[in-house]
Amino acid sequence: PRSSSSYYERYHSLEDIYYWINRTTQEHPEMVKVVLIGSSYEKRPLYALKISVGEKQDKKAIWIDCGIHAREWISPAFCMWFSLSYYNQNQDITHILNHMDVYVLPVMNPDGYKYTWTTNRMWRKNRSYSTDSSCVGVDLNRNFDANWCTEGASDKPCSEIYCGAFPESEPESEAVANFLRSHKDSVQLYLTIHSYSQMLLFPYSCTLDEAENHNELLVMAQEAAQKIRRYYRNTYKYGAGGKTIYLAPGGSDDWAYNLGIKYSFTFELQDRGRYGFLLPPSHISKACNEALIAVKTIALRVIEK
Ligand code: ING
Ligand code: ZN
Repeated sequence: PRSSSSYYERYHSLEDIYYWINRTTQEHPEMVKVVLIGSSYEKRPLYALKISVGEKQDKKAIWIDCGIHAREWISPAFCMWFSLSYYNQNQDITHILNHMDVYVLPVMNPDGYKYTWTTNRMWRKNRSYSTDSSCVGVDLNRNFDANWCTEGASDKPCSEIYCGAFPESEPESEAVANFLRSHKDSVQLYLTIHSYSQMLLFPYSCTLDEAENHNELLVMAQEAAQKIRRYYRNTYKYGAGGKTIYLAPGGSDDWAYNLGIKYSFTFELQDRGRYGFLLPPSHISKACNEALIAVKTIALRVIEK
């Protein structure tokens, strides 16, 4: 059943996830609301959960999105795991929720996710058609307006890192950007979940320049990585994206950062390459729990600021 922990230790089809979103809001109506932020290229709804407790209206907020890349199945699984832990609440979570609302977008790229279940397990991009090529899909994490389509992205529609025709050309990235623009005064922490490689990254990825609060972000990521090592005996690298992995312009975390969300992170979950995108379901609980401790660590630090 949907309420048992084993439900969260499996990967779920897109239809299951939509059903899960619906049931979650029905079972926790006082705490969880669904927000429609837009729709995908193939007209699927982009539903986010808003998790909120208490009477206070204009709290600060955390935004977390999953499933920007279709084949990174651990990512939507993490958003579901994360939501479960929030509405089941423990001490840290209660503290976080007393100070902040949480928005969770479990699948930012539903068309691509669906396609990985039906046709090609290794699909990364969305499923939009361009006028001048027979190749399908834009890399949504190259489609945001942060040094858009410079070194580290491609203007070729057949590339896995195709940046699209213009910034926010894709309905999925536009929807997230619109939501954040209209909530930028409340959202203080932006998180986006990818796999694989076990890294906690922060801006910039679109340039080798350091972010204005680089040291603050570094200390937060370091503390989160130390917690993972201590409690889960697993190693996560951390640092600015550009220097830690590669230059990648047009990413959502850099864009959110430049919008004014000064705490902005990309998490790359398990593993380090043994299974890669095909992480077995038996690894979901550990992968999610260690990422959860990183989210909590960073959220608690943001609340102190
Ligand atoms: N990695 C990210 C990618 O889109 C990244 C790395 C992080 C890029 C932050 C831009 C900004 O390539 C994966 N695994 O998708
Ligand atoms: Zn990714």
